[in-house]
Amino acid sequence: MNRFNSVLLVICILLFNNPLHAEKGGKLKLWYDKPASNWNEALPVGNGRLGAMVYGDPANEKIQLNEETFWSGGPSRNDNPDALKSLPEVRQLIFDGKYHEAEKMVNENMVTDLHGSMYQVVGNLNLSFPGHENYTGYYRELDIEKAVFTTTYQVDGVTYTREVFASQPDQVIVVRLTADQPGKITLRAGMDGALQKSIKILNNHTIEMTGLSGTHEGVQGKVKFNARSKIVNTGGSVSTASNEVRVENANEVVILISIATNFVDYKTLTTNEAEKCAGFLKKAENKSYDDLKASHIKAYQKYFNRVSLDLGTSPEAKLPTDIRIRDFSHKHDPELVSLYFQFGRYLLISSSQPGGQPANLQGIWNESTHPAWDSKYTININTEMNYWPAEKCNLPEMHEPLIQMVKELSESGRQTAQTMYGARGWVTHHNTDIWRISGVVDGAFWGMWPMGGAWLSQHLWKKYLYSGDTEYLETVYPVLKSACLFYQDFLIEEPTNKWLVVSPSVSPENAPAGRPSICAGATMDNQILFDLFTNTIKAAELLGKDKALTKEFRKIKDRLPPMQIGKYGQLQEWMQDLDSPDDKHRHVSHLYGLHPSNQISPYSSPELFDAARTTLNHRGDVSTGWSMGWKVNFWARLLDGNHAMKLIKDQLTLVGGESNRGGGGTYPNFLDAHPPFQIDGNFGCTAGIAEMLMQSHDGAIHFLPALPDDWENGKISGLRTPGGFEVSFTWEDGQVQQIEINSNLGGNCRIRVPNAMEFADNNSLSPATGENNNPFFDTPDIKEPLISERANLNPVNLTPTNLYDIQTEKGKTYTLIKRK
Ligand code: FUC
Repeated sequence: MNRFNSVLLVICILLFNNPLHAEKGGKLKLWYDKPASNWNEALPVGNGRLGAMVYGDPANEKIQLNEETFWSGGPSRNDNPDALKSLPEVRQLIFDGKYHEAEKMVNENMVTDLHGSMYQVVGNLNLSFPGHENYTGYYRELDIEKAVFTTTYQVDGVTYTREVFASQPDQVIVVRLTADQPGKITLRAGMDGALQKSIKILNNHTIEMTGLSGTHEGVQGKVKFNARSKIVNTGGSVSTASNEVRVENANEVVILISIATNFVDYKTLTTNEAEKCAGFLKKAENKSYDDLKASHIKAYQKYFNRVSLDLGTSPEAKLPTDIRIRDFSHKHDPELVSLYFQFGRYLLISSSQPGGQPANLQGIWNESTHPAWDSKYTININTEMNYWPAEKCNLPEMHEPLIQMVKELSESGRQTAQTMYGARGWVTHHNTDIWRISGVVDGAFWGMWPMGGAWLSQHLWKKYLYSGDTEYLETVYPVLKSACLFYQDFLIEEPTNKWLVVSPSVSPENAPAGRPSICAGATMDNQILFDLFTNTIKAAELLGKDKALTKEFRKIKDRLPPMQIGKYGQLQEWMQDLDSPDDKHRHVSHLYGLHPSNQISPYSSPELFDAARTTLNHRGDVSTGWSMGWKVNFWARLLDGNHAMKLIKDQLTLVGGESNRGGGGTYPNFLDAHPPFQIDGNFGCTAGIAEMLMQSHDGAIHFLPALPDDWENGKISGLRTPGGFEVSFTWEDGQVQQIEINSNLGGNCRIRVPNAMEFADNNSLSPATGENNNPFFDTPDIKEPLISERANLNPVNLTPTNLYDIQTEKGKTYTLIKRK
């Protein structure tokens, strides 16, 4: 390179590559002034299939790698064939009040030694930069608007910059290293992994690592991975030695990371992982860095840009993200909440892409071979919670992997239904994994819950309500119907009231004082089945199917136990009045009817509404991360914005720093702390923030149902509702100023607004009359609750609202403004 070219290069690098010239932080950025010193400080990037945690350490960069199908074991099942003959006795023991004996029998005859496989780490790409131990001007960010990680720092007057992203269109993770002076990049690159089988250097400076997943509980590890990192230097020299690639004095280095496994689907492991891995790499290496980055950002923003949120600004926003989390409880920082909301959307786009696996307990980010709870799918709350933001926060495509998992569980769960219970249809219990196991996991106390599939099935129906797509409904109807068939065979009549109940079961992971958890007719089970039968009957009607069968389903639905209000005025968790006001258990399963379901309403069932509120007050606020995320949604549904805000503060409490007060919270990297890291808390709270601003489960689109005092002014765009409406709105002093509604399906759009509104073009709005005739907005025909004579109920004082009907046409947009 001649002198002129060198100077030109330096100018170009300075102009285009140096984010130090940009302002630190920004509305949609997580940023830090030091490298990550542990995993909970590292930052996640992902393309749904591949995940990486990036530390941003100047001298020793670590990029920890995951691939979503790398799980221990191989295709397997965990149905205990002895279950069937024990079933009648277990049921009798429960009805006789012999709970310990019943639990013992379940543990001996219904549980197996297989509790599911583990999601496992692939390994790391390690980059060492000699002489970079002493640096200045350190800056590290995750830009969630572009899904790009960047770090910069200076050593000996040279500014170094690293960028990392995980591309969905090109299926590789891309790392680029630059400096603002030519010839300054010298590094060694290597890979390692706890489950590594071989490592070598291929032609073209590519490190290849292979590995095999672990054997767990006697199930032999059969998932093979092939991971390659190709190092491409511009300028300087490159060499290889002891399984490392060494670059000296380059101007720029780009590293392409490709990983593939032999996984095809939950029954099949026949992909040639080496060919697949090489194929991704070959395609990506033909593209320039700029092209890779541009197509990555475009694919990501197609989803991300659909929703924007502004809750107000604050000077705090100038501080590093970990400091803002630390100070959140006592500083006004509404921008941290909007950042957290958008981070939840970032995480869902990055961990759950169409055609792939659903986000597990850690999404796709896991550094361990033995993660907490195996990082699998806990389907008695956690997996469902992961998907609460999907439809509402305009990421319906991200919901698809979950829908696919439910379809697969309906296949594997059919055998479980037959083998364990001699029933038709399909069933799963409280956990599953990539092999779609559907038997009892962990032991009777936690796992004897044959309701996981029934809860997951609600997602099939909800997706339809948002899209109105009957072709899609055709594809999931058999799954809904088959879920009902299971309970048609499995439900039994309880002796006292002759209700039809699920037995044996538990109210997830909780037990009445002094008793095992095992029971019959837990409130949550009844609520879930009420929804399952209601939705399946509706789906059958819409599709013109199974008239005689739905008649039977209706009879079953009518014989399910009603909700009951106990002696403390609480919603009963169990069929008998056994709750304790001192019970602080993290699961609040019986409030499933309040959220995510819509069986409890301040307008149509005030007693239940009050009972749910009493229950939640008894349970208290601070808990595990996901539990607090759920409580944000509960308080939003209870129309108490300030209490929901209190829960957001509890959730945004820094964990791992000096202010750790026990319980869950948020790590410096903004990931949820159960603790340990569990991603459901992020997703639950993201959904809860949306729920505070807009609800659509109770017969109308309700604007600002639970606005806290902290968010006086704001705006949000792009939220979705059932019936295919997309809404954007602004508010000032707690009053809605402007609403824009896009109608994708037409039909009546009923809205509930705290203040009076009118059409922007002066046509007056019609007050709502009668029932909302939009079929996607129906409210359930809930039975009257049974109320204990000892219960003292509190009044439900509702702030008056304005209810309007807008007859919309498909494809049109309607603008409303605050009435002058
Ligand atoms: C359930 C919860 C725990 C944890 C685990 C993954 O067992 O009760 O709190 O979230 O799932």
